[in-house]
Amino acid sequence: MPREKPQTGGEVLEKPKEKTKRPEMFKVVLLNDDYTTMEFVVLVLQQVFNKPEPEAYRIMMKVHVEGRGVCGAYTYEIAETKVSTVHEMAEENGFPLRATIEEG
Ligand code: TYC
Repeated sequence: MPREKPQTGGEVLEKPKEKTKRPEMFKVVLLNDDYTTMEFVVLVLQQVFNKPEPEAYRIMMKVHVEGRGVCGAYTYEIAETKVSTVHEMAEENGFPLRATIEEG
């Protein structure tokens, strides 16, 4: 049996594909309106987005002044649940507060 030629130049130059993908994140964005009270928005940010009171107040004021503000970034399913919870709480309390999901 002839000996096999030494294998040269066969280095794998491509980086192997990562097996575990990082989950895509989605931002939950809160929208301003003229009727929801500031106090209620702060409460929502504390209860739904687990923000400490000073940060909840800061985010609420940002939304009030700029029209929108990011509450956090989550996997799609969690972001969807947070948006639903915001809308349910708002409806129960007679406020038109809205939140949306944004990719990235
Ligand atoms: N603009 C509202 C007001 O003046 C307060 C407010 C803030 C409402 C943030 C919604 O997402 C909101 N009462």
